[in-house]
Amino acid sequence: MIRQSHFLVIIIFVFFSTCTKNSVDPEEAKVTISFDHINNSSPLVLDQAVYTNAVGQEYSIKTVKYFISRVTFHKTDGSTYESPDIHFIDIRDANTLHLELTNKIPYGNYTSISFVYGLVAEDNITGSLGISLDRLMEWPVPMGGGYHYMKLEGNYTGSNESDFFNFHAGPLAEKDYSITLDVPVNDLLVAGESLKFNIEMNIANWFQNPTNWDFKYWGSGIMGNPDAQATVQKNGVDVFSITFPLENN
Ligand SMILES: [Cu+2]
Repeated sequence: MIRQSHFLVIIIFVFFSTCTKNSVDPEEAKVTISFDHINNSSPLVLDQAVYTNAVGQEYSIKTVKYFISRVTFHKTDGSTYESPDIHFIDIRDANTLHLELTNKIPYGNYTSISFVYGLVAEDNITGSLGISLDRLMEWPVPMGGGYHYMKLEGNYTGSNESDFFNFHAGPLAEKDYSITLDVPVNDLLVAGESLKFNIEMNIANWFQNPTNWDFKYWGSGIMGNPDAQATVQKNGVDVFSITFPLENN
């Protein structure tokens, strides 16, 4: 009698632990990314010329629109998980400031998260992202077609004049000026229901390191200028960082 009840307890235990494992423990986490924008260490303020670049020009920011794509998670065992999502961010549209990735990622330890600012050539095909983005972000076909990586716009003041700048980035003459960033995450353990992190853009860094950007020298439009596009790409390497919210996991 005692043996029988022990046997029953074991069966019940096995049944429940199997059941629990299948329904509650998926061993995959959903991923949510928030997009933050700062200027140096402060939250970005729009439409006010409260910023000064390295060459002494005061400037404002009115438009920040760009793509983040190919978000990829790199595990300590060498395996990688690339998201198919191509995400468009418009700082004035709150709906675009958060993204839940289509695919979940497996539990485990991760060494880095990489992503592309803009679109690699393979993803950057005219008409591939749908009509609304075609109208908003299309890159002129005579310049190679596809989409802008980014539209960053504002006004600057200097030498007694005020003017606008369209700091527009994209591919030119078959050359890809997108930026792939691989950010170490210090053996990040993914073990909970969801992983949340922020991709933060420091606007000020587009205009410095290695090249101090002079709005007057480059002019209001830079789309057809390969030197400008190469300079934007080099300056952009330290623009983005990944941060984790305190309530993570
Ligand atoms: Cu443009």
